[in-house]
Amino acid sequence: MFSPRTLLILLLMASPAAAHSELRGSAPQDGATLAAAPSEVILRFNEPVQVTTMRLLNAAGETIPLRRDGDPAPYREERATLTTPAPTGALRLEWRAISADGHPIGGTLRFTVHAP
Ligand SMILES: [Cu+2]
Repeated sequence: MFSPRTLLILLLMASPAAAHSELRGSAPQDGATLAAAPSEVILRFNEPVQVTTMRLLNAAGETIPLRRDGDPAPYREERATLTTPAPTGALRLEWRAISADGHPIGGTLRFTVHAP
């Protein structure tokens, strides 16, 4: 058996404080099929993170311009505005951020815009 002291140390080591920040939601949602092109894209995290990259790409890998406010402070929510209408078809949003614990995190969201 573990001594009470060893048990306490094990519990402290299992603390979630060491975990990376997590993406908790987005608009559009990952996997969404949209009737119309979005005017903005939003990332929502479980804690403030510094989003360093948001890139919107079409199926051919071409970049669709996004405008961000450029504020480097960490936030729970980060949004970017499309400066031109999004094309129809498959789109993906690639993002990268600095987790609240200082580690790099990132991911890709995919969604589809139907022709009107
Ligand atoms: Cu980490």
